[in-house]
Amino acid sequence: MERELRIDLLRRMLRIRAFESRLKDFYDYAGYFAVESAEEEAQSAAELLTCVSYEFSSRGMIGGAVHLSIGQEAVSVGVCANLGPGDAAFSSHRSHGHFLAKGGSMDAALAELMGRATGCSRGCGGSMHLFDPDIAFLGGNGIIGAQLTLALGPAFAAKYRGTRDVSVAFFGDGGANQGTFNEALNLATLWKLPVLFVCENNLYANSTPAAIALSEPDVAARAAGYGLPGVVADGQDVLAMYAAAKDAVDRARDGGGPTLLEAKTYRFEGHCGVAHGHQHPDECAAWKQRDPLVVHGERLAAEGLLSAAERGALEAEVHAELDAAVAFAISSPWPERVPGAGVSYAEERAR
Ligand SMILES: Cc1ncc(C[n+]2csc(CCOP(=O)(O)OP(=O)(O)O)c2C)c(N)n1
Ligand SMILES: [Mg+2]
Repeated sequence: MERELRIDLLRRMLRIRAFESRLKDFYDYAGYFAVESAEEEAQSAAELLTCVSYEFSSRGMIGGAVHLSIGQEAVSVGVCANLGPGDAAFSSHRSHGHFLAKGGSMDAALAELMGRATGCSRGCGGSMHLFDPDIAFLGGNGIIGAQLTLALGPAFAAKYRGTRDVSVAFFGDGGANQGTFNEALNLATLWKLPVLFVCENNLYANSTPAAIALSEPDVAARAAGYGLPGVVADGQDVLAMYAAAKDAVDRARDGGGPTLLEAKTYRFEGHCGVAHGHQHPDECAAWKQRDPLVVHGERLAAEGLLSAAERGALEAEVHAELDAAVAFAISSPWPERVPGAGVSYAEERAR
């Protein structure tokens, strides 16, 4: 693989990591986690039940739940580096990485998260509903598993029209246990549709360990029952992900039908702002040894492909893009109307 592509893979991962790391500054769950006693914890839990705690998010600059994919960047980047603008991608509730890796703009993503009119979904979608038809990013989705079946639409269109475009659905180990998994894999294989099903097996669905939810630890093994290739890849190594996705994408473009690609990966953060603490610290520490940015960054350095100065310049470039996105989002206007409510955002916020 050419040096430029290898460096570009690092750049893409740095973009996602920087973007999501910055989100933590804007997403205000601090009040929820600053509990110091059992009574306080119980009180926080009670508040959460009455939805009072959800106000924490609106006290910050980002409202609604935010699911970070820090630790999983090699999956979205390794896959999306094989895609062109005509190839469709569908994501889950954890969609920032997929959006950015598919070529989404930081400005549009951050403005969307901040509910601004300049957001990619005009400020009406938020974190789970990033959407940009110009780059064929056909949406994050809060319904677990929904994207598996949706991905068949553009795949069918590509086959019907005779283009070489493919369609990708990213989903989790939890999503693999939804009925849509069966429907989508069966039909895509039957009709030989150009789809790539990418299961990001990060070992948890919310706080439920995959060990007590998957009857067979390898989701990819299920492919045999449908008659499509099932491949396991190292989700912490962007080169491994790139190579596995390339095989699958090439096969799909050549009319060879779908592939189920399972990435073994791990998220370093909690499920979302309100659901920390289910991962054992030792387990988390062990996976952090295989941080995808470190794995790839150290390899580039060891092979003499990227000097420390070049790495610094790459990081500076990414942070400049991010700073500009923050300035853009913060200075962007609110959407004129609250959808369906008939009042302006200014009025709504003044209530
Ligand atoms: C149909 C449906 N059921 C339940 C939920 C609640 N829910 C939100 S995220 C989640 C866990 C998803 O786990 P996984 O698919 O492994 O993705 P990950 O969060 O690990 O990225 C659940 C059950 C939902 N959003 N939709
Ligand atoms: Mg999961």
